[in-house]
Amino acid sequence: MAARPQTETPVSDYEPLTPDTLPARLGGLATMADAVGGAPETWRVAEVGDGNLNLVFIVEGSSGSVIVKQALPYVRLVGDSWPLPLKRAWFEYNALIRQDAVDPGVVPAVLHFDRDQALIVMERLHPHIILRGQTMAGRRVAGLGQVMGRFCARTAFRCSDLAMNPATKKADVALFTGNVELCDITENLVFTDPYFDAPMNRHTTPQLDGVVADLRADAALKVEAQHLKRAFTARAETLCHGDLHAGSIMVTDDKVRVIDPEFAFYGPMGFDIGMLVGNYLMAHQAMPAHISDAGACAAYQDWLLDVIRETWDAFCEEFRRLWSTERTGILYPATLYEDQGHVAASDRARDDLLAEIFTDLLGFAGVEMHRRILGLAHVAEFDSIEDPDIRAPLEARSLRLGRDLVLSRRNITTMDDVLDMARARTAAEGDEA
Ligand code: SR1
Ligand code: MG
Repeated sequence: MAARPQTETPVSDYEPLTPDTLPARLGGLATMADAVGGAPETWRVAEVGDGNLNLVFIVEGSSGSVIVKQALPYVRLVGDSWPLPLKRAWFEYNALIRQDAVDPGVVPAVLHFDRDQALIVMERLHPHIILRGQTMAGRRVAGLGQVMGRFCARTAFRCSDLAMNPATKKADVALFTGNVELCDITENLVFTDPYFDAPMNRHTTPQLDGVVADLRADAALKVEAQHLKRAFTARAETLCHGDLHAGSIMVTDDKVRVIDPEFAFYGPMGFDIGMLVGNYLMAHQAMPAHISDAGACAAYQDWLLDVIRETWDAFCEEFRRLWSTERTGILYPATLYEDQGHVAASDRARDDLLAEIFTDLLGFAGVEMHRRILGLAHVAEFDSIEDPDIRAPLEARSLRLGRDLVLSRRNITTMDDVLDMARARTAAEGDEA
């Protein structure tokens, strides 16, 4: 693993908030006072951060509530032995603003940003809960696939050279290129660490040892994982959320919002939707441990696969619409195609691009499935299964499915084929850990 980047020089007046200090420190902000209401001394403040990195406070007053998110100068999951720069709040703020511009209403509204304190005051999404909590409880979300497919398509298209002014896009690439340390986390934790015995790795042992040894001995898999890493580092196509998993989506039974883009970077168009699909596939494989009734479990697994299909369908539909109506950038200009009467060539270029995004999506989904079972940061769908003899076979299916996606991605042409592969893994008997 590369040497850890050092944290920036600490800003002298940076100080982490606590529930006790927050009212006095933020009470003078007009935006807070307006949104929360009442005297700051009467605000109810709770620290609710359950992610890997930051402090997150809910602040409630007489007329409303807000979220205050503040970066810590280290990785919360690990502790102060792993410094992490405060500037990630700057990238999150910039990403939130851009995401809101290209897909209004999906990300929380930013009410206030303080760069020195690395904090963002934002709209509280209420009564939304984290999507992972919803799916682990076996509850559906109406419109999930449509909202997420459109969000991924709108951010992919509108933040790229297909739509943007090239000078603005290059300035954005330069800005987000500064998110070095969070990209470093992904570069190591997603693309490299799972494929060797890296110090921070952990997996269900001894049950998974054999499958893990097989994966790490798979030279072709390691080559493909590094091809994907090269795409991540080199292909600054569009503004990616950078960490789009079930913990970065908040839902009610029929509303969907996206949070937490602090890993934002310019990367491949298939990255976000690929990570998302990988997380849905893991939820699908883990579900037998969370829904004991076999029929109900199968029905819910079918719903998860429907969400994957709907997400990709919505992505393609929106991408095609934007191609026809908003192709104002320097790539594939209408002057070369439609204006010359070459509409079919334009359609072909668009479909070639969608096919490339699909291939990338499958690869990113596969490596995400590996790192969430073998690396440092796992998913609750598996980690909450207490009995390792129940957990390991489900994890093993996901590992194998992830390997199949990475290795076969250039030969898989439809999402239905992927869903069939997921169903086949679920049904596989005797192919366990
Ligand atoms: C050290 S941070 C580990 C993981 O948590 C974040 O949510 C990202 O997924 C990152 O890879
Ligand atoms: Mg996060």
